[in-house]
Amino acid sequence: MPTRRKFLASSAAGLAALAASPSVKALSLPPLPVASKLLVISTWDTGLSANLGAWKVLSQGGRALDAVEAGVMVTEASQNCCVGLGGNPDREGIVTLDACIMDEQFNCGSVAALERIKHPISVARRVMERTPHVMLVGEGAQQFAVAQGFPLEPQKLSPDAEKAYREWLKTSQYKPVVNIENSGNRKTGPVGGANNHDTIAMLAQDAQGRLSGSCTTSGMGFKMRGRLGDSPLIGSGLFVDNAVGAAAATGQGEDVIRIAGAHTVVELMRQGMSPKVACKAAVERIAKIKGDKARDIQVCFIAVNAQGQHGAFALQKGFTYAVCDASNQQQLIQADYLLK
Ligand code: SD4
Repeated sequence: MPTRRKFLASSAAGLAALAASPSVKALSLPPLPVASKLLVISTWDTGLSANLGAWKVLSQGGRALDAVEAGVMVTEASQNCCVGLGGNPDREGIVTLDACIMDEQFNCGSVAALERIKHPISVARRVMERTPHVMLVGEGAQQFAVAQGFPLEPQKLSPDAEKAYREWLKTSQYKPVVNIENSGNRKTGPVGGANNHDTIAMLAQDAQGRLSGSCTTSGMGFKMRGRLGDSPLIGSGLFVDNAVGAAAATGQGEDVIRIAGAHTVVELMRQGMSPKVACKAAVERIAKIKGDKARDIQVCFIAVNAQGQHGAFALQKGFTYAVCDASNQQQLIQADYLLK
């Protein structure tokens, strides 16, 4: 039997190889004592390492809620990606973070425009569990986080974000760039190499069939100060109804909000659509609203139904999502898309 250390090491090597390729690939993981329903899916290539964090919880009989928190914390803590404090700042040069979490009983919590806190997803969970509210924003969210014992991190941009911000200041143009997070590397992006979308959304089902979801982001780089996207909004960036399924979004938040995206996907599954077809129908709704401007944006949905089937759909080419399921496969899947 492989030791856990070896398992993690071999997984990390495999993940690096997987992340290098954009096509559908599978990586065999060592067998784990799993029940048939276990599943975790998450957005973009960074979902691969995040899924391992969630899988560790699920495979030990843990709760989906704990899994989706632990999973995206991996990404929030990563230096190699723009989710969390390493993300691009707003146009004033300040990183502001949004996150939300939802469990199988409609319990939910959210924080928005939170500054200097490393794990906004955990603060969102505390809002859910320790306050009578669903959402805290800005200064109040930070005050709550500190009162809950979360350390206040220095107000400092990462070297990559600093560079990208300085470059952006030369023109101060705000133009979302389709799929730029997919490069996984700020250096290959536009405006001096800035990633412009910086989100991970994750959905999981545990051995007892409980569904939960999480979403965390630094939001659109160089956004207006005070701007919120879909990611902290229950019903837009994330929605879970355990009897039906769960869905989450990434991409241009303003357009996901317009159709209450994640809730729409869940309602379409309630009407009998498969996860992929429901995601597609939501994307089509946005494309219809946007008309000629649809090509300027990217929106993507992932979904899981109560039976443990999963699917995704994007407006444009280039959206990947990572899946880890009870067959012990870790996969990176290129999602189907509308604008061909
Ligand atoms: C937002 N939906 O703030 C987020 C951005 C995103 O990958 O998903 N980036 O609008």
